[in-house]
Amino acid sequence: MPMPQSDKIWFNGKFVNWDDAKIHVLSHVVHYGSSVFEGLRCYHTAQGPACFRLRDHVNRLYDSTKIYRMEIPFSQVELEDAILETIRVNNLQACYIRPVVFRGFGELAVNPMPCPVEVVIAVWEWGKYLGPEALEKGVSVRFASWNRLAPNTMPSLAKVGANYMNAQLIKMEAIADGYAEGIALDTQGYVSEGSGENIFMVKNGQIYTPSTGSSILPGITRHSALTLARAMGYSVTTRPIPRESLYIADEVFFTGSAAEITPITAIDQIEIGSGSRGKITQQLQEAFFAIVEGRTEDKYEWLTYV
Ligand code: PPE
Repeated sequence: MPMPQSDKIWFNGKFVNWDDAKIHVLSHVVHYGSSVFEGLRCYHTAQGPACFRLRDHVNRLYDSTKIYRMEIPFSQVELEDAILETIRVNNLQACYIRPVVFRGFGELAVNPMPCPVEVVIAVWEWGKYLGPEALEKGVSVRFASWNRLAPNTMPSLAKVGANYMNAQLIKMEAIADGYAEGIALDTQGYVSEGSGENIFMVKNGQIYTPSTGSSILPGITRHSALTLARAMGYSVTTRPIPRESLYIADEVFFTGSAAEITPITAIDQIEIGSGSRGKITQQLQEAFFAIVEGRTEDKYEWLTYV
């Protein structure tokens, strides 16, 4: 199915038509995976469209470029404004936002420094990431045979295009076997994350999620879920999680900008808890959607109105 298109793409500071947003085939990024990116959602609210945690996503984009010695030729405020302007220009009430920074066309050799750093912002209407019923019914997943990135190889705190070659292996394997998603372990054998989501488990009323020591992307939705859970009075622990503790958990769920908060109801064909969406998962979903849809006080200042 072709993806939904919008009118304009922000390309190095100018708006171009969707079909004209093109790069040279010898751009560094095409050959060596040299891109960093973000993904966030803009939600429809009664007070108009609102971006969820815009500043935090743009901060993480800059962190990713710092790790890879890339200089973005725009300030953070300029990029935040550009994101809001891209939504306005395309006249969207709700959308997914994809800012991407990459090494463009210059010299073709591993050293990226001679290549220009280019910046693109695209927006489009994107439905539910793991299927239309996933938020309510949950998804069935498998453990991946691939590990997540070893810490001294590809830095997982950077959201980099090249990291998603590993994610693609995890995702394709899961889909080939009829699952919605795969969960990878880190190179120590502890639970890491999904191909595009962080993971949480609930056991005896307590919430656990892998720490940044388990080769995860430090998810902004993960941080939001941790914040909401603590405010509800739950104990939340970040620590190494053995694979088998997910099988015997009461609830397991994914978090991510695209996946939002998605229950996991089976892993490797083993039913998790009751085999349906868990109580705490549902409470967190309700608190999350009340904020992003502007139905309750935005007490953490997570929304930026377009
Ligand atoms: N881990 C990975 C590997 C990851 O890609 C994401 C986001 C997360 C965790 C959750 O991070 P956050 O969005 O800040 O809560 N994955 C993005 C890309 C999805 C895609 O298919 O592309 C996303 O959810 O936007």
